[in-house]
Amino acid sequence: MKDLTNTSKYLSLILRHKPEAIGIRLDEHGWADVQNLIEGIGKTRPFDRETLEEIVRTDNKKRYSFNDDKTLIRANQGHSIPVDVELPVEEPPEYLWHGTGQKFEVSIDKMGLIPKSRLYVHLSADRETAVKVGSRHGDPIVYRVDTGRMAGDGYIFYRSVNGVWLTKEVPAGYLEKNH
Ligand code: HQG
Repeated sequence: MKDLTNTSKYLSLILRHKPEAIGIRLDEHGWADVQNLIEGIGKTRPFDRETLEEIVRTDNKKRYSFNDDKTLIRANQGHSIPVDVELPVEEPPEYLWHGTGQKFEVSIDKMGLIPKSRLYVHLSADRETAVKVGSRHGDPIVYRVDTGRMAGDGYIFYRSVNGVWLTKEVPAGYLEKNH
């Protein structure tokens, strides 16, 4: 099977962060016109509808969705540009996990988790996934997040179709380091 990793990364850059790189816009709900997207990406690399459908179908984190008639496509989460992808609000489990790089530990212990360039802080449903996410930033460190208590205190949580949990911030008092 051809390796679609590079094209998939480019797709995620366009649909989450930089649609202007190929001269397209996202609507307020994060949707891009599929035809314009295919033409835009096709200017710099071989790309067609079949390749796009294969990326969406095989993506290991279910990063993208089409609308019903497949004329529009969007990233399910992970945006830095302000779009509302209509994530469902959900009651979180008692605990969720956040994996990050050890280099961020001092800052996180002081300030808690902030979304930085993204719209939300991303939390994982299990420790193992959090370790993988953290490893993207070097030597990982994992925090257990007291999401049950946060929900009781009025914080709102969203769950993406791929099982990633999102929330605006996590103050340090709800974090426990889990080595
Ligand atoms: C850290 C991937 C210093 C935070 C993954 C993280 C995820 C702080 C980094 C998704 C901080 C931002 C998101 C503070 C948070 N001081 N550092 N106060 N608060 N940070 O990539 O969570 O493959 O934006 O810990 O699977 O690593 O893209 O977020 O390390 O679901 O689909 O700032 O990206 O999915 O890094 O990853 P990121 P993330 P995809």
